[in-house]
Amino acid sequence: MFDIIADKLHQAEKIVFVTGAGISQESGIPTFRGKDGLWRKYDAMKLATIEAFYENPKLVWEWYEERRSNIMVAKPNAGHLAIAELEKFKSVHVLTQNIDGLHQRAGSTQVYELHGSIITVKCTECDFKDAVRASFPDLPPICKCGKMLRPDVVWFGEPLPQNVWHAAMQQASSCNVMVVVGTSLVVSPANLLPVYAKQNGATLVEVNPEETLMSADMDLSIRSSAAKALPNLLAIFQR
Ligand code: BJW
Ligand code: ZN
Repeated sequence: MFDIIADKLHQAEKIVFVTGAGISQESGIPTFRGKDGLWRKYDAMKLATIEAFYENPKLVWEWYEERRSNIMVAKPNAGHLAIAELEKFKSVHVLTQNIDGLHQRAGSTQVYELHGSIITVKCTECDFKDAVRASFPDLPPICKCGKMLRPDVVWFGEPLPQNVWHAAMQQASSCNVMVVVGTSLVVSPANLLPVYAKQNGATLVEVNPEETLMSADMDLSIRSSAAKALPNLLAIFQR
């Protein structure tokens, strides 16, 4: 299996990775769904919509501040590092649903953050956007314009950043191999990316210990964790 995928990577002109929460699980960042997933403890609709935010901004901010402090001490794992290393040999683009910045910290340079970033904040009213440098003394933090700041992430019912989404669709539609890592593929429109790749005749590979909604559409599947599978794949690719 690893040999076949390594061959496909060798032959490919463009490789695209689509990643989700599962790739950061071995960095100590919980996934959303599944047995230890965040949505088991919290109600998504109470935390990840603009309505929930306006209803209880302090609660939503506390949740994001807790997650941000966890993410800031987390380190990229062997899965993130293997993807970054592959860039030394091939054209590699990473389309990630994650907001944790770990692909960039691992060294990947072509990263498209489909659902935004926990490292930046934006104003609910004006165009202000900035990196978070320290924890906020009061929650919710307030913009210079007087309105509330919010995490720069994409909540349910919100459009993805259009420039990022268009670029991601273009990469998906023009790749030869797409490796889908650590995502349940239940959230749209990110779950369309493998469909675009397939339409272009790309080989679809899944790296996930569990089956997903689109497992049947994959050409090859590795039922293993990202931090185990991806370094193995890289080692075989480099042989
Ligand atoms: C491992 C592993 C290991 C574990 N190694 N693998 C009905 C009502 C309302 C909306 C909708 C609806 N039906 C459809 C919608 C649309 C909605 C949607 O898709 N909802 C579904 C839940 C049904 N989508 C949207 O609303 C999107 N926007 C949109 O459609 O806009 C349209 C629009 C256009 C124009 C104007 C206005 C609107 C936006 C979606 C935003 C998603 N946001 C979140 C929160 C981001 C911020 C934050 O982090 O707090 O994004 S939700 C959450 O899910 C997060 C993730 O990025 C996303 C995907 O989750 P992911 O990454 O797949 O994680 P899991 O936990 O699901 O899966 C982990 C996987 O890893 C599992 O398979 C494990 O097996 C595996 N794994 N360990 C490898 N070690
Ligand atoms: Zn403002």
